Amino acid sequence: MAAAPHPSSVAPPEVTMELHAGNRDRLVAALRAHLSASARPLHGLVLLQGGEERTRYCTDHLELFRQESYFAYLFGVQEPGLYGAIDIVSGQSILFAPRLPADYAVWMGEIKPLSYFKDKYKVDMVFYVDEIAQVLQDRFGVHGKPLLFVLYGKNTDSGNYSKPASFEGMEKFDSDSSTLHPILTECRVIKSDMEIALIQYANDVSSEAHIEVMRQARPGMKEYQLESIFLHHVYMYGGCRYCSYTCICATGENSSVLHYGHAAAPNDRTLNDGDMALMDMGAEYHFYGSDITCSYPINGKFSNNQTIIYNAVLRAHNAVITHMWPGVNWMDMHKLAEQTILESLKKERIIHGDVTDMMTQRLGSVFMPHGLGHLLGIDTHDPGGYPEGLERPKEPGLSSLRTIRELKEGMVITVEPGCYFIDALLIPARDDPVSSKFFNWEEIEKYKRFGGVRIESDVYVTAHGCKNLTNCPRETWEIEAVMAGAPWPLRASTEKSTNNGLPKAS
Ligand SMILES: [Mn+2]
Repeated sequence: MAAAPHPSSVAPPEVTMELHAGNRDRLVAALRAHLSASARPLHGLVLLQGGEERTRYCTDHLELFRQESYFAYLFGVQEPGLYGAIDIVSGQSILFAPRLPADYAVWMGEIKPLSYFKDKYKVDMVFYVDEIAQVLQDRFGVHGKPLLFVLYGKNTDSGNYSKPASFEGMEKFDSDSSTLHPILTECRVIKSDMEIALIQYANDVSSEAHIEVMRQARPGMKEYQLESIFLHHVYMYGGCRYCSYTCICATGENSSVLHYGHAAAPNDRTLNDGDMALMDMGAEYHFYGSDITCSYPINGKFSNNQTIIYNAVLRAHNAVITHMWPGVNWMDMHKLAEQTILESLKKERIIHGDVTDMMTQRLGSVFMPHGLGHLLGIDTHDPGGYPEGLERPKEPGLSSLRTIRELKEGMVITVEPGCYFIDALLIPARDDPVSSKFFNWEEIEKYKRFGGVRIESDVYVTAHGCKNLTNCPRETWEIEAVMAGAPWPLRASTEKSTNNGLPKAS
C-alpha cells in the first residue's frame, strides 16, 4: 500500500529565550547611547507592565489572552498579569509575577513557583508583583530613588497610546514617560536573525496553508470554508494558535471591500463560477506574524479580464521587489506600484491619457486606495512607520501609507499592491471633470462586479537588496497548475508544459 502524502512539510520550531535577551540588549544599548548623547546620567530601570486577561463584557468568560506586543518583544512572556524591568546599568532583567489565589489551582492548574518563570524566561530575577516597590527601592535605590523609564507613546496606525506601567507605591519613584517609547519602537523596526527566523516560519506555514485553500476552493463552497481550511492547516500542522489578524476571505464583489471578513461581513458568501477570490490571511507563531494575500479565480482558470487585472498587480508587486534595497524611499515604491498599474490599465485601454498627468492627479488612488505596505513583526502593522518628525502625507492614496520611511537593512515590510473597482471611488471620479477624462467608462463598466486583486508578500530588506519570505504561486500559469493539483514548487516538467514556452524570470 502506498503511503498517503504527508499533508505538510512544516513543523513548529523550538524558540530560544536568547531572542528576547537579544532584544533587551539592543534596547539597553540604544537607551544608553541616547542618554549619553543628551548628557543625561546612565542609570535607571526600564519598567513595562504586561497585558492583562479580559472577560467578555460583564460575564466570567475569559477571552484567550495574547501578550501586549512591547512586553512580548522584551520578555517573550505568554502569561497575563506580569511586569518586567531591565536595569540599564547592569542589563539585568527582572520579572514580577502575580500572586495567585489558592483556588487558581482548582480551576486553572498548578500555581507555578517564581523559579518556574526564571527558568522559562531566562531572566536574572523573579519576584511577586506586590513586591515591585520594595525590590526596586532595595536593590536599585542605593544612590537615591531609581528613575523608571515607562512606556508611553502613540501608535501611528491606530492613534491609540500605550499604557505606562503603574503599581502600588509608584509615587515614591521618579518616572520618565517620554524617552522609552521612540527608542524601543525603533529597536522593533530592525529585526535580528532570530526574529527573521520566526517571521520566516510564520510565512512558511501560511504560504503552505494558502496553497491548501487554493487547491480545495470550488464553486458552491462558502467563503468561511476557505477560512476554516486555512485556520485548520496553520494550527494542525504549524502549531499556530493565533493569526496575525482576522482572515479576509473575499470573493466576487466582496474582494473590493478592503477589510472584508469582520463581524458585519463575516466571510459568508457562496463562491460562484467566474468569481475572483482575494484571500488575505496570515498565521502568528511565538508572537511573530505573517501577512499574505493570494488572488485567484475560484474555478481555477483565469478569464481574459481576470488576467489583465491580475497581471497589472503582479507587475507592480515584482517591480517593487526588484527595486527594494537600503536607502530606497517607501513613498517612491508606492508611486512605482501605482505607475506600473496605471501603465498596464492604459495598455488595455481601461484608462487613457498621459500617465505622468494621471500621477499628478493622484489617479492611482482610485484603483489602489490603500498604502503599498507596512512594517511587519510582532504586530501586523508593526510600529515605527512614522517616527518623530516624519509627517503623514495628505494626498489621496499617499495619506493611507503606514510608513514613508527609507528602507533599512533588517526591516520586514509587506509589498501589497492592489487594483479594485470600488463604486464609492469610481462614481466621484466620474463626476469630477479633471479625473473623468482619463477613464474609458465603457471598459470600466465591464469590471462593475469584478471586485479586486491584491498580491501581498512579506519582504526582508538585506544589505544589498531584499528577500521575499513568502512562497506562494504568483504567475497565472503557476496558480492554474497548482489549482489543478500540481505540487508546489512546480517540477521542471510541469513548468515547461504550462509556461507557453516563455522564458521564466529568474
Ligand atoms: Mn498587509
